[in-house]
Amino acid sequence: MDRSRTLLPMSFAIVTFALLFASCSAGNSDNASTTATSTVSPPSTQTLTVIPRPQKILDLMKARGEQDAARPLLKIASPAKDAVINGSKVEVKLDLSGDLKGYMPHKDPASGTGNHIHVILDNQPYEAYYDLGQPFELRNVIAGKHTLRVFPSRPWHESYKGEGAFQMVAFTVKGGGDASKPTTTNSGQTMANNNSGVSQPAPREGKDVSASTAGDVDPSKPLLTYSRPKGEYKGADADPIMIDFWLSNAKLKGDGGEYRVRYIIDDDDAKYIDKWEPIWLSGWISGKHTVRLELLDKDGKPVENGGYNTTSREISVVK
Ligand SMILES: [Cu+2]
Repeated sequence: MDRSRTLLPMSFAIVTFALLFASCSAGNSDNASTTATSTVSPPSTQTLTVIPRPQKILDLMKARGEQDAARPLLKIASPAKDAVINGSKVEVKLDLSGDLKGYMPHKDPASGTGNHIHVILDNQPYEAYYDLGQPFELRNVIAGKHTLRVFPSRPWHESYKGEGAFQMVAFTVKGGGDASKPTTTNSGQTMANNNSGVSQPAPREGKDVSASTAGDVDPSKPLLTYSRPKGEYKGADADPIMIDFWLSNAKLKGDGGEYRVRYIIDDDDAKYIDKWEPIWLSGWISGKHTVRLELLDKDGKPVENGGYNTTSREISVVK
């Protein structure tokens, strides 16, 4: 009881001080007011810092043996280049080869994590594909031209960046999906994940995708493929958060080339990535954030390629 009686006037004093301080030092008040008020309430502004690869990931790498030195080669067996597919379901089949050093996509049932492939339809957020032994089904794909991009990833969603790891294919869907109709399996059974809530035996990995069509992408031109972050980040996973992407036909400044990757979080100032590797950002506050990644040429201008080289994603952080 005594403590609450003394705490209340104290916190009032701190807020008053913060307000005074902020108004007195206009123009340079951001850090000061954030620091002062953070003793009574969570910070309302976010200051992100690039930090080194987290120890947690270094430990995971150590436990994986040589896997992180693997040179996986991925091939898209289906859909074939320029294939025309009737109906709204597209079966993705991949062949994985190369110097794998033990790398194999698989979801550990206990942890729900594991090596996986990132599968990207058009420029939608990626889907994770774990069991290459059966096709990954893209469901409700709308009519029109589409692109598919795939690349191998680690349990913590960092992509393999070696030559031959990334593949892209264009295909066309005729007919196409209708989100208002239930999705069905091969045998015509209604799948569990639409409306019924009844579980069916062993559905394939797959996803009811959003409506989208291909950008006018030239696979021989510089292409930035957004990978992470995406979705929701909770607790320990919310700090730091990794930015990771795939880069085709372009070398960044710090790797001896002339391109840069620009990232903008929320309304913050633009920052740059000049080496093709993931970065980890620390200091996120709870709430929704936008992450925008862009590929820039040597003059600092966005490189146009079907609209894919500038991508914004909304993520949510729950701490
Ligand atoms: Cu992933």
